[in-house]
Amino acid sequence: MNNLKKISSKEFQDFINFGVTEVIDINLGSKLLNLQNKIYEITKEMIEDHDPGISLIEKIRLPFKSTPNEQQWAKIMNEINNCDELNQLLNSSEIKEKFKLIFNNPKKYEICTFRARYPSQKRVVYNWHQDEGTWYLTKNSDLLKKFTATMWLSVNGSDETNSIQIVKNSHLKKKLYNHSFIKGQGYFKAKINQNDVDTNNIVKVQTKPSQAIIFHPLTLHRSSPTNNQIDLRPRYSIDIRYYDIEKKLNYSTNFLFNLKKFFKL
Ligand SMILES: O=C(O)CCC(=O)C(=O)O
Ligand SMILES: [Fe+2]
Repeated sequence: MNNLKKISSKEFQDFINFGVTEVIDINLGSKLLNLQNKIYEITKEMIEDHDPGISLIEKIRLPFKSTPNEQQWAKIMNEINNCDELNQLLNSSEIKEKFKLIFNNPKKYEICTFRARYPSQKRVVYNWHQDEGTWYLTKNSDLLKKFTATMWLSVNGSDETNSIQIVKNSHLKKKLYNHSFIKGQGYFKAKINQNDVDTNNIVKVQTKPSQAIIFHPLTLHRSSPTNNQIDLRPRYSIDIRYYDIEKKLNYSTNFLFNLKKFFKL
């Protein structure tokens, strides 16, 4: 332990003290452009008619003509999640460098996901959860007992209505809540009481494209809930997870959640 390098960045302090960093800029250059281009290629027939001369970022922020159906959504998700452009970005030195702000020895975690959030698609709206809870019950030993950090990277910008919300300081309880299984998502719903979410500490994230936050695996967060307004703008983001092999995550686990693990309820 003693020979661990001490990290003194502001990001590290925020990560440890509040469970989340401020919004940071990530300079990904062509790696993000290539991905944005790919998104445009896949979605261009579905978005509003437009002048082809507008910028790429304007194009991928255009509203859809109508809410994509389940199949169209799955196609976009699968194509992007399996594309080389995403892989290059996830494994880039730029991303690794950012994780070095909080970890001595960051390694990419297996679960990194591109997300296309469209309005009226319940499946893409996640309730309050902790990322540690989403794989706590897995039988894949590569995923277990790793101290991960999640970088939520914005691909086309986000605002209060479509980004994510974070409960600052919620990791300080060092407690993993019971999580219930949501069809099409996984163990993505923390069973919490009202007072587990301190409303004064809810951060409503807003980002420009290529901006990100990094948060702790026990930090409560959720997708910004949908409102009743019809808004056909897509929100694209990537959950990028890295872990530090030198770090151990200590927490107590809700008794019932622990039971689920041992009795596979
Ligand atoms: O991007 C979102 O709306 C939330 C996604 C999330 O929290 C997750 O994938 O763990
Ligand atoms: Fe999450």
